[in-house]
Amino acid sequence: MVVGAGFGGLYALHRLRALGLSVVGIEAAPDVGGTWYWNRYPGVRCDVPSLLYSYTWSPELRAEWRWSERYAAQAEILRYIGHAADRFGLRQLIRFETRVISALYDDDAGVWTVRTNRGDCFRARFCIMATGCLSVPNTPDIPGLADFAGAIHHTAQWPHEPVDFSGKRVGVVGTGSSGIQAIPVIAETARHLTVFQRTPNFSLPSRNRPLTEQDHEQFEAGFEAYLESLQHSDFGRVPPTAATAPIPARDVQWTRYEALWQEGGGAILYAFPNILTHHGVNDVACDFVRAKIREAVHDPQTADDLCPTNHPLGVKRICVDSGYFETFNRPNVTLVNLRREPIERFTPAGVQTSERTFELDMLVLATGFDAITGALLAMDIRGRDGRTLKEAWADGPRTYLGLGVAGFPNLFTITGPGSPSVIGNVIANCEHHVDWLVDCIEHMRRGKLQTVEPEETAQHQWMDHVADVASRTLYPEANSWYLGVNIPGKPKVFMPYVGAGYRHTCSQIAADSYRGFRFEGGTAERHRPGLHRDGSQTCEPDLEGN
Ligand code: N01
Repeated sequence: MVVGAGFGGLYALHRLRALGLSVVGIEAAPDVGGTWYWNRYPGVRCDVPSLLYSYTWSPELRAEWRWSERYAAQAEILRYIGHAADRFGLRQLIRFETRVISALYDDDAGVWTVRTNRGDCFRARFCIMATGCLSVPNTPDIPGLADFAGAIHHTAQWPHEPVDFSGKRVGVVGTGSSGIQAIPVIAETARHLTVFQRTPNFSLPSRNRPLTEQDHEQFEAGFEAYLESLQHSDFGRVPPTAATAPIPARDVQWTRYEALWQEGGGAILYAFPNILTHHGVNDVACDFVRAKIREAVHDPQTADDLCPTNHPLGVKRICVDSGYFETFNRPNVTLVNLRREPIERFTPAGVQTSERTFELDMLVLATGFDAITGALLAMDIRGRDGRTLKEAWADGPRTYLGLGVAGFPNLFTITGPGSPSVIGNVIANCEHHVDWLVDCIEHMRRGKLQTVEPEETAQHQWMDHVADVASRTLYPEANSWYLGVNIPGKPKVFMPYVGAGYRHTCSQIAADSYRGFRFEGGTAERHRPGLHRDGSQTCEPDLEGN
């Protein structure tokens, strides 16, 4: 059973079917794409170059697909995912418009009983949760929101029909990556755009452009080296040299940042090994970007309000934009600093802050996600002895390598908490997890092993390590969704793994007989294909392979 048909889920279906297992995918959307299916707001693009934001596992797919832009727009990315699904015949494995509501582990039989909102019931030996890190939209509980008379669109649940802003007074709440991408595009046609900003964010220019023949050739020429670098380098994570790296002089840093700023994209984040660990280095990077914001924005008060001051650069996912700061020079755009004048309530006509009233025809909520754990905890997942995942994660998520959870046998989490997950290139991270778990399942088949799950001790040590690595960086200094603090009541735990050598660690553990994982042998009852009664519901044939 593979839950989710985004990049991770599709690749898992492909690999598991190739193993000879019977597989089924469950997907809430009517089509493949995961987060790229839902996030179709104006301006949405990837923030990793398209050539890298691609599957690496199929030379055929690589040969027949040509990205048109340096940072592809959502429609092109969705076409790519759809093409991959068709190319490898994956759609027929998926039940669309179906949502998993529960997954209960049957201790005696050693299988999962999975139920959906459509009343399906499956018995699956393995559950692969490819539910995505950014798939549960967050709609903040702001008083009066339901009273607003105009249209309300969340960036992560954007309508399929084109949304017409012309002649409208539009309000955007939220200035994370989604808001920062949407704002310049909405401003082009809205009569007036009011941006309600609680926290200013660092954003770097994408310098998006059409890809040239030369870009494609260069990428192809460097592809093997890129693959190799994925094995060893830790793009977006803190390198081992961070602690001992020299502190570059301010002017050396400034020159480097200027070159990278002109180049575009997120590379400033990796300009120096200690940029995410050393305040002195990071402060210069912050000064550099703030100077750029002041250069771009004409009104000094607006520029000041747009300058981030309460967190280091890069410790929230860096935003990559197309003309974001310049948008605030337009006469039809107003920035409202919610730190000075908080929203008191929405009214049928618009927004009431502590100081003013804003009349609006349309509201765009770019307010993010219940990230990393949201989709997993939305399901009623019960492992050994009926223990729920919610109970197991009451104080924050606990996994081993971000791949498995103690007490939840044969359940794998693709880009789960405690893995690099959202740090760096998420597609590469998904591929790595799928490859690892497929190897693990093969290992089990060879050894006739029935179940695998992390040992409590190994999981405990891993989570301590995840926390320890994060504490030696500047990451915990921002109120970011990495820490879960954007969701009221969510435990404040730094969820991604930002250490170096993650892939190496996973490989070593596998090579060392899956150190820290516990396997159980072939004693579990084996089900034959056929319909199974489970309570009042009829279950689908087993998804067990062989
Ligand atoms: O969400 P966010 P996002 N009143 O959580 C504000 C990925 N992504 O959807 O910071 C007022 O970053 C909140 O304010 P504050 C990427 O990984 C990638 O933009 O909490 N404001 C913040 O400004 C990214 O990091 C791309 O003070 C409220 C905003 O809403 C992740 O998705 C594109 C509020 C939420 O920002 C999430 O980005 C888009 C309230 N009550 C997204 N509640 C690519 O480029 C929240 N906010 C691939």
